[in-house]
Amino acid sequence: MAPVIENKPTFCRICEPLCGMIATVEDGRLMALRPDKDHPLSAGFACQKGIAFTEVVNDPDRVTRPLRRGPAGFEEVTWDEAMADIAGRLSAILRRHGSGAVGWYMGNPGAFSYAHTFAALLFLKGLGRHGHYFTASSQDTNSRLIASQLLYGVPTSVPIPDLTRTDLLVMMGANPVVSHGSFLTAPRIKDRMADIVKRGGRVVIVDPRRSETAAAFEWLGIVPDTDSLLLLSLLNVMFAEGLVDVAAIRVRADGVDWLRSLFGPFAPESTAASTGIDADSVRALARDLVNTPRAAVYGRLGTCVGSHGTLTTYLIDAVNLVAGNLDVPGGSVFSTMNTVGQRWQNVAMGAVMRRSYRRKRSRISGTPYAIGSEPAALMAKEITTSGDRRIRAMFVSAGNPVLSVPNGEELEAAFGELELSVALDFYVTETSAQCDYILPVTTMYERDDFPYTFQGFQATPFRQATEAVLAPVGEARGEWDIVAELAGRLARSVPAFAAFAGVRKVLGLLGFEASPRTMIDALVRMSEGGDKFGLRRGGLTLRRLTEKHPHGVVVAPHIRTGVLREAVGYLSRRVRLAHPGIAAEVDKLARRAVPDGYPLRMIGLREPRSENSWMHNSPMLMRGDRRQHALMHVDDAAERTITDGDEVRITSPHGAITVPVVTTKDLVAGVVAVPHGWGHKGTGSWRLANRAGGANVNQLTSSDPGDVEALSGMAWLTGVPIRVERA
Ligand SMILES: Nc1nc2c(c(=O)[nH]1)N[C@H]1C(S)=C(S)[C@@H](COP(=O)(O)OP(=O)(O)OC[C@H]3O[C@@H](n4cnc5c(=O)[nH]c(N)nc54)[C@H](O)[C@@H]3O)O[C@H]1N2
Ligand SMILES: Nc1nc2c(c(=O)[nH]1)N[C@H]1C(S)=C(S)[C@@H](COP(=O)(O)OP(=O)(O)OC[C@H]3O[C@@H](n4cnc5c(=O)[nH]c(N)nc54)[C@H](O)[C@@H]3O)O[C@H]1N2
Ligand code: SF4
Ligand SMILES: [Mo]
Repeated sequence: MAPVIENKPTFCRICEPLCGMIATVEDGRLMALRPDKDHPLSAGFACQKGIAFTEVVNDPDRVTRPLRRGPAGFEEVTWDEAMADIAGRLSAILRRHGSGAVGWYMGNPGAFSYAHTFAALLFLKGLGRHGHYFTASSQDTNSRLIASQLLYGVPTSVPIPDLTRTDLLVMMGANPVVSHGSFLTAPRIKDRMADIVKRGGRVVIVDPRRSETAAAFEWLGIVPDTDSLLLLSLLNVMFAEGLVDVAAIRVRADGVDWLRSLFGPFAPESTAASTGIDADSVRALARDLVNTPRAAVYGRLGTCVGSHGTLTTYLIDAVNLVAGNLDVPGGSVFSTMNTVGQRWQNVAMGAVMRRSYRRKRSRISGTPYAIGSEPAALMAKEITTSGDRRIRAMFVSAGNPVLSVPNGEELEAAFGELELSVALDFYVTETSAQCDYILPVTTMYERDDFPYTFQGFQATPFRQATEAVLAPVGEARGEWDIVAELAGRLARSVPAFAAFAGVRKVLGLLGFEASPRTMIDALVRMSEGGDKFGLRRGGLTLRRLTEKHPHGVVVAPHIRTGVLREAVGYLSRRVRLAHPGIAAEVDKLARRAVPDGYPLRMIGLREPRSENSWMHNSPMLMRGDRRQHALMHVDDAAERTITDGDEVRITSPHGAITVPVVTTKDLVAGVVAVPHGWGHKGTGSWRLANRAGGANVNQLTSSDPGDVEALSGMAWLTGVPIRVERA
């Protein structure tokens, strides 16, 4: 019989542009992925990782049956055996210690699946009030979210640059030519940035490294972890030179005078020595930001993971506000789904989040919970520190924290103390290898999806949904199904799960399905372009989206502006500038000291053919015997008689690693860049990744409670003091 070959439009969910893809499926097996020419925004673009994903789906090293760790390593078990044992052990732990004994870490790919996000949250919160929730966000975005919560009263109101209309884009700490954009969903982002230059505008990249993006546009080199000083002096110049329309700011924001007292002492002449940016450049940039009618400052990973990430992010928004660039066309704008009742959702959600922020604190560091989650940098100590709420059972889904959070060795050892540990993953990773069970999950092409998390960051308002393009490989299951079954088995010991089962049953009898899919459908229907449950004929539903618009649909040509009052969750409807926590961070800037003996600063580096830690097993991406290496300035290398290709020992106050080095002039002197996500040392099952090995850069970063950022619990990942010597 002739094989059945189908070409199905869908989209990639490895990183944030969500590029359109055509999946070729032959007799139920994924044969190839190619870029979708008919996607309105990605229009035939996909990167190497997206294409290589076929090798992940079909990876011979993939876990496709439940694994249990026995004395002689992992052995396959049935789902029923695994679930029965996990439920039994978990209910015993709950009985003895309560919900405070349970932790869940959800890693980055979780954010790309609406069902997974719902599953992790509902499960943990369903167990009781005291569970520990961790995500990759404390190594990524929590500082951004908390800055929004302080300024706008709600963490999810995150402004993004109006990419398609701006004439001056200042990007700090982002390298979208490699990362493809973050907190900014813009397929073909490099082309969209080139358009700015084509229409006579400018793109300025503030970065310690002349990154791939800086090389394509204008580079302004900065000393790592000093962005807040640069931003304070931009504000200083704007006010000192009388460039600011103070009355206009007062209409939109409370606390303008408070803000003035904050940046008063930071004239650009006083910050130049620290930032490495001379006063004239700062003054010129301040004037350009005010005088260009369509200008925006945007910051991302590099500004979020410094030692003052919340302050830096707060100041980026303050600069946009003061320069008159917030919520105006071509400025820094709020991209929303324009859902019915959005304003009141923001008020309600803001109140809940701010309450939890005020009341809940990390047991170890005392830092407030950020959007209901705790610092992952302290996960190991939450497991090993005795007392009330000590973690005894840990779930890890879509994460590899042994490589991604500070001090992986400490975390790896801590896993040995757990009474129960369960990974939901399709690989034996450095982390899942430490678990009692590995439950095999579907990859993105084996599940339906709607990229709920990224709707608020769309540079062009756009919707796309997909059905699964192939059936689960082996015995893989979706995260929601796994959690729903576990909740069912726990219904007798967990009242919330019993209640949930009851509600589902009643709704089922009435013909409603209580599932994440129903909720996402409702969201699509109530948002821009939606059918408003029949009020708008022909409008979008989740089903209409997949059936009528398989390549996705642009719902508006541009992001709406003039929506600040809707975006703000405070009842005042005005931006709130005065926060004692922000002032305390500014005070700390002056008191920052570096321990003796660590003259250099370590920063991160993302590579086009890596995705954090988990795509190093794809032959296509590992072509040419790829290895990890650090980048070092030629002068710093010469001073230490280090030459290209040498193995170097990098030491921080927290640990040491050995890596080969490449020397370059494309760095601010004194800076060393080291990619994360390497350090595959054979505990995982991925053969190719293990052969490539590398070093875990997070042995250099700190899991000391004192080094967790005070306002958002962020890990400190950039500007880390180091010294380097030839190994
Ligand atoms: N190819 C590839 N793409 C990815 C990923 C990947 O691993 N590989 N990961 C994805 C993920 S999870 C994310 S969150 C996004 C992140 O995407 P981006 O936000 O674009 O982050 P990075 O690519 O890490 O670029 C951060 C830049 O900040 C600079 N930097 C470091 N420290 C400082 C500092 O103190 N100040 C300033 N101004 N700059 C600094 C670095 O030199 C670097 O060029 O990328 C996503 N896309
Ligand atoms: N030093 C340093 N550390 C960093 C960073 C840095 O720049 N420098 N970046 C930080 C950032 S921005 C991030 S986002 C984190 C990432 O940190 P993590 O999210 O902890 O780690 P990843 O390497 O992304 O691992 C993702 C895991 O999810 C699995 N997976 C993939 N798809 C799915 C799925 O659909 N379902 C399930 N259940 N599993 C899946 C993969 O097999 C892999 O094991 O790292 C952070 N750590
Ligand atoms: S840039 Fe690459 S990895 Fe990211 S969504 Fe597009 S194809 Fe996927
Ligand atoms: Mo990330």
